[in-house]
Amino acid sequence: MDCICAIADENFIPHFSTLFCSIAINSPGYHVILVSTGINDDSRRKLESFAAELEASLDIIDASAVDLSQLPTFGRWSKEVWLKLFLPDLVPAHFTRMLHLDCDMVVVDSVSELVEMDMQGAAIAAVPDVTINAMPTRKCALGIPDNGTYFNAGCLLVDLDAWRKKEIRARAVEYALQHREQIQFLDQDALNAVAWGDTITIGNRWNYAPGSTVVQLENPAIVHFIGKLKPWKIKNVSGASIYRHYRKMTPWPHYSIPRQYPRSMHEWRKAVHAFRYSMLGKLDLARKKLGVRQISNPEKSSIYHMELNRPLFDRLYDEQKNRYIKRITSIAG
Ligand SMILES: [Mn+2]
Repeated sequence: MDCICAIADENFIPHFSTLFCSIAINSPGYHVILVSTGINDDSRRKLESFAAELEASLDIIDASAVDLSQLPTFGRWSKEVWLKLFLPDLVPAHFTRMLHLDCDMVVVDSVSELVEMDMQGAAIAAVPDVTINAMPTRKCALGIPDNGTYFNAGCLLVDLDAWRKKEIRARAVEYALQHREQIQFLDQDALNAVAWGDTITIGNRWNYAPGSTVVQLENPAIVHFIGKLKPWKIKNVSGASIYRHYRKMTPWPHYSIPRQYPRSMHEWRKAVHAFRYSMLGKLDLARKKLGVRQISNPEKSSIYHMELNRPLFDRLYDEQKNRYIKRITSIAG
């Protein structure tokens, strides 16, 4: 039996429920497991009735007993990201395969072709991370040879038996504790360092970043709002309409994009920088349309990234917008 697993704390429950909704609609029939370090009773109740409404099976597993205190963390990440390594210890033993998905993902097509694939004895199936594979020094720092592949850990198909036999969790934790200075992308780096050789590569459609400049694709199945371009933070990011479509069906439909004003000199400098690049990006797009040579560096422009796959995501939204659940009207009302 197979399950789909995601990790979320109380703050990420709205994003989890968006992912959950997209799974139930576009890839129904899977048992979904939410692993959390504590969510409040109200959220739990809402999630359980939402699952019933979606006719989807959902288990909520509490992972607050997992000791993550020794593991490193920095930047915008919390220690909970390390929970990913412990998932195979937490999911019930009768599952043979687990598909882990990040909560900044939306499923837009059935995942059964992926989940049922021939893994050829590998413990993990994952999509190569184009950015890091283009950085030989990063791979080298993690001990991955030139012909080895660094994968993105947002979408991980795990053969639970093989994972446990190869003691991947224990080895990755050990690696993280021994090589703190090498770790940049936390759990993903540690996992790559110990398991790149036990990982089979899958197509980009299983983990597709809307802002990708490298990968051009017609039919993504799982959209991943990788990096800082989150659809709940930036209104116009490519693919945000798809996120909003599923988010609106959840018990947390209302949200506003926070207006953030710079609060320090450093933040002001960053804001001016971002504004300059967005202007240059718009200029580049105009130049591109006119067929004039580009002058500034488009790779550094956030607008350029956002607009890059716009036609694909506009088309995808047109397909998705008719997929919804009929809401059960309130019994009390
Ligand atoms: Mn992610």
